[in-house]
Amino acid sequence: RTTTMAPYQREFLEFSLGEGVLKFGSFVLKSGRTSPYFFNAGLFSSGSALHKLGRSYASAIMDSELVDEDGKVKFDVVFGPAYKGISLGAVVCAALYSDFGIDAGFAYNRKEAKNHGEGGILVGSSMTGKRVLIVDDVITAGTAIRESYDLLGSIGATPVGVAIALDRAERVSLDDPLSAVQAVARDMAIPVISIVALPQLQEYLRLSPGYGEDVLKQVKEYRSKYGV
Ligand code: OMP
Repeated sequence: RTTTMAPYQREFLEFSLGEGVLKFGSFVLKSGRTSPYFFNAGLFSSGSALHKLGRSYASAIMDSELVDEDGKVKFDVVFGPAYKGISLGAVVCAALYSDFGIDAGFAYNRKEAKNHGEGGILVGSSMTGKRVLIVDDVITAGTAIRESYDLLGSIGATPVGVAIALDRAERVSLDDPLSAVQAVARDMAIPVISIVALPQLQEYLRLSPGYGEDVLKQVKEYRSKYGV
């Protein structure tokens, strides 16, 4: 099986491996599955890494159906769900401005409501009546994204898309032919944009002999068990 890989996708995989964000080994996921690889976005932890990360998401977003024929984006606000999404949303929103001149609003939520000071669980740009792009790190089963979608619905905001770094391209249940990302796109009727997905990671491994046959084999086995 061959997969096409854009230069920005290869660069992103190289960059994630270099920062120690993408690792090979044995990892237990939120779903309970044991995976031969893990993507820990929390390890993008320097100014240069965050800057590059924001630019990678912005490139993927501007390369997607979230941009109309006139080059205008179809969202008003970037929403970063707590906790990891907060910094991701911020760097993506800043990169959309610095690289593409797009000045979207930015908002995030708290996990617990504050009852003093500014109060509430939402911070930043108002999202009510607005078109909102959700930015998060990884989708495995799609649980985290569905929570964000429900939260936005409850305040009268319209989710119009999801942007993530990595689509693990896994089926939620083994008798479901769709991946979690495909199921999210179907159920919410919005596009899910990822910088890279599992097939690109596999392709990258095939082209990089340094990682060895073992890793390649384990990832392949994992994909044939849980992937699409
Ligand atoms: P779902 O909510 O099942 O889609 O899982 C996504 C979440 O799992 C991410 O937001 C992370 O908290 C975590 N995760 C990773 O960060 N990286 C991975 O490679 C795999 C997972 C995971 O546990 O599935």
